[in-house]
Amino acid sequence: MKLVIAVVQDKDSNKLAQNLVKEDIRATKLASTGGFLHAGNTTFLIGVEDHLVDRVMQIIQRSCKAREQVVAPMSPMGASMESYIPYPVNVQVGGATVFVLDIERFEQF
Ligand code: 2BA
Repeated sequence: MKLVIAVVQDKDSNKLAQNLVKEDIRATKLASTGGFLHAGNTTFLIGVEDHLVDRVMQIIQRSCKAREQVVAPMSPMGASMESYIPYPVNVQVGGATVFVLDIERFEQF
């Protein structure tokens, strides 16, 4: 069994959740925050049998799209100097950042 962890943009999270339900794949949605943009995103925990991992990847791929986002300069007062960006920059975010982990044991009580 595998655990697929997918970080997706909030804009794509409903579509991904619906497509997973349609294909009878169970998932948990967590509200998360990107470390770089400090913007909200959504993290999906999806536990599946090994043979379903590729199908899950396809569903994620077709549900999530990459978008350009402008990072506005932030006041160094409100953020640490390490993350201070003095001018606006364009970054490409997503479609999705996906990790696949081996599950040692799975129980439901
Ligand atoms: P954020 O950390 O807010 O990053 C948003 C986007 O900013 C990233 O898109 C990337 O294009 C850019 N970015 C991130 N760190 C950067 C840096 N140090 N310098 C320049 N540009 C940088 P994605 O790569 O598509 O990532 C989207 C979100 O996925 C991330 O939001 C984060 O929440 C998650 N993520 C990405 N890589 C990860 C990783 N290795 N581990 C954990 N979470 C990750």
